[in-house]
Amino acid sequence: MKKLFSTILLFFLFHPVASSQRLIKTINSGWEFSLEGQNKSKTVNIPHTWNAKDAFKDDTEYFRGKGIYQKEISIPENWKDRSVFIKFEGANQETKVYVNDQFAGEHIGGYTSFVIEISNLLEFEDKNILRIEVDNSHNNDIPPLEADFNFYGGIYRDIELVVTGKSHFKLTGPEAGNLLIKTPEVSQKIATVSFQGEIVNPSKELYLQLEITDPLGNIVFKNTQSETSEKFSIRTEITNPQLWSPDTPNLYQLKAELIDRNSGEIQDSYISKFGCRWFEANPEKGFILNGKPIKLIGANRHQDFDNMGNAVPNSLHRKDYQMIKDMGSNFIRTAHYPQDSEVYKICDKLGLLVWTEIPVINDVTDSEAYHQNSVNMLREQILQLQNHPSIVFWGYMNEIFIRLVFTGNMPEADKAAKIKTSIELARKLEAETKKLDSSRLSVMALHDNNLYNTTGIADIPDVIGWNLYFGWYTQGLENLGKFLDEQHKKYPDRPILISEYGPGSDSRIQTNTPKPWDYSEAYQLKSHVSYLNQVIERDYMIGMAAWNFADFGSSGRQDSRPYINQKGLVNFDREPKDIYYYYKARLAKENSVFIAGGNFEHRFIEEGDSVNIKVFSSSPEVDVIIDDNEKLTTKAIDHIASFSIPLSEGTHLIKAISNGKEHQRKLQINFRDNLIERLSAKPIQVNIGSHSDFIDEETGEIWISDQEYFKNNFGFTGGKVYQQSENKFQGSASNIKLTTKEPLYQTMREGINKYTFDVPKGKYRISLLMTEPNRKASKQSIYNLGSETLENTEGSRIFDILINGKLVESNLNLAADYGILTAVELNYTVFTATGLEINFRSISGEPILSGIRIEKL
Ligand code: GCB
Repeated sequence: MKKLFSTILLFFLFHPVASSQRLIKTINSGWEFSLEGQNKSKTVNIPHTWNAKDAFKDDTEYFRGKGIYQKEISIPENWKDRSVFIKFEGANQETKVYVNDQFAGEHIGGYTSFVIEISNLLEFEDKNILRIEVDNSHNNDIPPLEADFNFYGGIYRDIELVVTGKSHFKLTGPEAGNLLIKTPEVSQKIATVSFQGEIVNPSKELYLQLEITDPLGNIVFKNTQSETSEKFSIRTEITNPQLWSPDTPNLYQLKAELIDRNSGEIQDSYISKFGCRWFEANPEKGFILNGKPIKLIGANRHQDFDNMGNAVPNSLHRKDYQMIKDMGSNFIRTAHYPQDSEVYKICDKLGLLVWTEIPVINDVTDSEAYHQNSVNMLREQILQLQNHPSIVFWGYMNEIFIRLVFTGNMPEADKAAKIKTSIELARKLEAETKKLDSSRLSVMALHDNNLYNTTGIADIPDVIGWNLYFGWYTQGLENLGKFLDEQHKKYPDRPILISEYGPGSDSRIQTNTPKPWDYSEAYQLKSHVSYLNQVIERDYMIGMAAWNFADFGSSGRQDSRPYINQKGLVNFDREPKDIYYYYKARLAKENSVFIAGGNFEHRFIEEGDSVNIKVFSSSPEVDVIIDDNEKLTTKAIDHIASFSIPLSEGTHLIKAISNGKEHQRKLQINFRDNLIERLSAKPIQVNIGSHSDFIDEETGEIWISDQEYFKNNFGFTGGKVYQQSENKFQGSASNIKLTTKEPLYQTMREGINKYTFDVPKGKYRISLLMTEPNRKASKQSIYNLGSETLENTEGSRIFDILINGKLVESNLNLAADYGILTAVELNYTVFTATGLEINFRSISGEPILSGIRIEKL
């Protein structure tokens, strides 16, 4: 190791004592909290958001306004000689800090850290009142303006007191206390390390001591600089550096101390990890890390969690990234904003390459303030996170033309102005990125539209990420490869990756015949397999990031779970969906085998049909043993071994074995033909208008896929599967009020004539489930795709219902009687000598039915 210092070296003339080292302590607990305009206050702990619940409620807008936090803290007498700061890891989105009623400082932006000095406002040896006002109101000058996620308000990340000596490393400013470690040149043989920072109150009485330790904790560099001045910049070299990569996440550590030469007291100290690696994005060969190609495969990740909103503890951040690593990823995009500082630490440690970005999303305001706030966010992101070797991409825009494209009647002049201001901002952000850090790649994410190419905005960053939803928002999974090849051919110098892809899914929806927009886990699997294949076979593709690691909150969403974007590989509470295990089998180094269908253990088949079983396996061959008896072997294609097995009615134990790993599941097989016979033991529930089974997780009821009537059985006559719009295969993508069985109500048969059950003589209870699906689309949602010209049909759908010829409902008008998109359940008790025939007789419009249950009494 070579030292490049011209300064005098002091070899431990003084032995520093630890008495006044930097003190960092959280002040998370016990805040009095109230919302502006509401008289109630309550005690809360930070991390905290006031939107954890209300962003998920029917008929209420989540509260976007001001929250006020107040707390008393005692400040000891001996802090008089020290400097005191408050550090916020993140508060959304405008924050003002007051100490003893005096203004201390403010910050704009919800996703980066900031530090405010409060030394001069404190009463020592006394109580002090901290008041923090946080406002998450919409503000046209602050990104994000709009997006498909919740802008939860509050102090949702840790808040700390930091106490240093009067001389200290700079804590305020966009770096929020970070001192910059760069590795401008790295090779197998040598890594140059530079370290820069600022000292507040430098003095001749101080010296600066540095120490770098290698991944094993050996000191590889130690140096003492005899004097301090305001700015310092130090360079050294590490020979034969232990490189950082996903497989070898080697981390070095730098420790810097400011020491008083007379007393030996440490006035301030700073510690940070860093790593040595080099990389490039090559438009032909893809991503190259430390000289070797590596396909980036992983996911995007939002920071919120079921019931908590964005106020999640570090342990949950850590758990997420461990799960992401365990599924075999090497890549993560912290969409759509910088996440908790803990996140980048864990990515360094686990070996995950990171794309981090600022929340300039969907739209740009053509104002000086908006531009400036965006630039500030970008500066804060880069200066605060620069030491993390995991970060390789700095992102600064997501689908910036989508609002413009989807606003139907925007005048051409306004469109041109939007494009102009967006391009200007992109240029500023690009220039600022390169000014602050030329060692990483700049990137932006685009939606599927040629405007990004024709306007030239896509030529601004180093790398382009495409958010591509073929087989979902755009038709045809197989069109992905064609699209990519065309882009590559047209823009051969542009490195590209897929920054988002994937359909929504709901573990309550199971089928063997998946279709786009059915929200089944099977369709999610089909889509991800296809994407993986099409990207992996193209060497020029840098990589891909699934949308999204986990389901997340989005108040504008109306999928099959209200207000939740369901494209996660795992549920909102992080319970894995099948697809998570698929990625694990396909990507992780560790061997694994998994029988798909965690929620598909009850199968309802025609007698004589085989049961489809899919096994995800890391190894090419899979054995399945049925009831510890019969063994079948099959080769896995794309890491899926598919079996089609004739099974008798009843319970069967299925064991899948591959390369020494085993997974088992009990399958309960029911023949549909026998359901009527078994009615006295078990009701029949049918998911009308759907090819999928709906598993009600609350009651355990399974609403089986619908069927056409045939003799001595049951089923519908007449009508068609309801479709909200052309490119959705079935159902209504709308929240249904007063139920938790949304998918059951969302799919339906329209124009149905009758539903028949060939039951024997007896007393039965019939339940009919229905909803009026048509609504006036108040605002066209860009996420629910296209051509929704929906009407409020109050009065236009009226029908009678007859059971075995007897009128049980006359002039039923769901819209008028119950309201649109509201769950309606009508129950009837009937005697029959033989058979049940439920007739739907139109008065006007087409009768509609979502579900039916028959119970023998
Ligand atoms: C996108 C957006 C992302 C959305 C996603 C979706 O392209 O970038 O914020 O959540 O699509 O699910 O529609």
